[in-house]
Amino acid sequence: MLALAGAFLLMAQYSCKPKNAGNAVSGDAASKAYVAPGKYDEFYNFVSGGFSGQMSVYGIPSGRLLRVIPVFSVDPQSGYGYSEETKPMLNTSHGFIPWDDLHHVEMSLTDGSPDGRWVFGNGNNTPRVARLDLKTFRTAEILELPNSAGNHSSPFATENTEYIVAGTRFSVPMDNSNGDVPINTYRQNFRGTVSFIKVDPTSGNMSIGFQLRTPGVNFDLSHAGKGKSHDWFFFSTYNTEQANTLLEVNASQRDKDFIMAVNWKKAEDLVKQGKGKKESVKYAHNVYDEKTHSSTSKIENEVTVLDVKDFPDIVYFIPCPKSPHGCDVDPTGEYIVGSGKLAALLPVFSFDKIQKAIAAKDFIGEYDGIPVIRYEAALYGEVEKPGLGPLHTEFDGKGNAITTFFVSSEIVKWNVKDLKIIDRQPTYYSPGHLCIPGGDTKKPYGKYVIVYNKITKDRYLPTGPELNQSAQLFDITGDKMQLILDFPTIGEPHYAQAVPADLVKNNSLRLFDINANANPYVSKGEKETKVVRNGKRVDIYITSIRSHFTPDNIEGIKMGDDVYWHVTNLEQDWDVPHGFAVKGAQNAELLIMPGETQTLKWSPEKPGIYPFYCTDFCSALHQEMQGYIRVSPAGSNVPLTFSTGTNMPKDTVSVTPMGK
Ligand code: K7E
Ligand code: CUA
Repeated sequence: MLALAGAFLLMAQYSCKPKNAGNAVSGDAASKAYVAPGKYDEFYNFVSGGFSGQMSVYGIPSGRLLRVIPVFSVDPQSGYGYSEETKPMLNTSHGFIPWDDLHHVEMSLTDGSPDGRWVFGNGNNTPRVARLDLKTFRTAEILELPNSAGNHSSPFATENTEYIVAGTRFSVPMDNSNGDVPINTYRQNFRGTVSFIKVDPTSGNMSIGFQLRTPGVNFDLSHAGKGKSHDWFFFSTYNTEQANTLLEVNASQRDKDFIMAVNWKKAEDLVKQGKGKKESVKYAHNVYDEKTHSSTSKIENEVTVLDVKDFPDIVYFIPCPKSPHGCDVDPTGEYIVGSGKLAALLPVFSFDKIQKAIAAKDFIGEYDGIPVIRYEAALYGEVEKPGLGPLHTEFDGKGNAITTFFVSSEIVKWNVKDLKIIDRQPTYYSPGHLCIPGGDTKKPYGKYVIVYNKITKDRYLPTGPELNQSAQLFDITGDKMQLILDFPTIGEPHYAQAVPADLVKNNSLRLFDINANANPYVSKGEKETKVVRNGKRVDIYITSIRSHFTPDNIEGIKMGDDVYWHVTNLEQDWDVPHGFAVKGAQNAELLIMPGETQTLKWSPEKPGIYPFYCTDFCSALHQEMQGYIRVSPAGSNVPLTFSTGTNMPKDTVSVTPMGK
């Protein structure tokens, strides 16, 4: 989205930004967003963190921040990406990568509705898709995508999560070809890729089912069909000009780019018939195992590819004005809305008409071997003068759509059948995505729309040059949309989804069973703690329980040692994590949940006494939850010892009574 800003600058001069942000919220609004202390919100709202690489969870309607879940970026607060157990989650074919850019969240679906099991998120920069488990609110799996660059049109689910689909933003030379080519040979050497990731219905485990090789265009967004269009997937494209420089101008030449319609069922059948070609590529597949509390990273070597040139009856292009961004399918599966960022109207395509046009071969020609359907033959109708800079559309479940307009800084509600505008409300400022609970599913829950604005300006107390992005909550139960709450967000939110709280909250795990802990370095009780030297490697098996570590006195570490602190939290009680930090660790803390084991690697830089302590206030004696480790010079003969409560002081000082 930030990349769009340049293109919008020109148009922004003509924009009609609301002049007075002051009195937008009226009297009864506050009560609509009010959730009394101790009461729960109605909806969980899963919000992408954009360049923070994380996903955050808010309660709606209160706007309370419930949690930030680390996904693609390291998180010093929890030790994610710092602990030995979680480092493999961020492994890629490019090595360890501590950051990414997460734009879209997608909840797993059963029969077209969220089932509350998993949330998927995309890594834009180093193409990856993550699966988060809603039992633990943790990242359970990350799959890298080969032949891709800028995994933006991702991750979007088919109606039963048969596939999570991911379209590449950049077309690039394929991984198994020589990529060392002049940049201006785009036309000859750059191709597009759309990945269909299979999701195991029981475990959720992801694997690349197949990839479609497409003409070299940019894929922006996508959505699966629904109901009658179940077998189809729709992608918005831009840069059908195939420009490789100054895209702001050169990729905005054509009057129309395309919506790409893909019959994924047919593609799947072709792959089942063995029509796909196996290609050798490299990509990482990282899985977190809840039993061992550890992750593994495996490099995969092969992917199955169908070149759509060879199978033109699975892919069709539909002209769509002009550099479309959002590509949204209504709850019935009949209407497909393409939001041309630079278009002055909003085209709505008809699935039935697309099918008829395909059957009648009502094409205007072909683009790189792919049939291009005649615009009017696919079009249901156009929303006239909707606003400037349309980006994204969601549906309220009552036959209406709501679309964001970046340039004219507003949301517009319109009827999907008669394409008439019902209401428009200003947003502050320049909205990107929006989210109606269930708003891209078969059965939207409606009630609210949350709008994620790109520009904050004067909405909150100033905080220097950088302001947090701003979300705005509207009540949409009436014809008029009513602004009821503003709240700042983390990172740059793009897409978000929301579901009724009950779908998720009743399955939420409260602790890990210590008896089921299969981490190889677990200590299931204080008796199992130990310190083991193996050459220059020292493994410390240490436990935490309110309010001490076992052991808490350790001697015999030597310079040059690599020390692995395997901390097991022995608590079996909800919401009693212990933290662990040791002075000089070039790392982050560990935050260990009840019943869990996590490992911090530490290589001391000089001899001395190093305190370690619990970082999470866990009891009245939390501040006493501390210990010491002694580091001696390399050749020292200090024996390896460890204990808690027995290494008593050689001498102490007490208060000498006055006058003695
Ligand atoms: Cu519109 Cu990356 Cu979905 Cu941002 S994207 S807004
Ligand atoms: Cu354990 Cu504080």
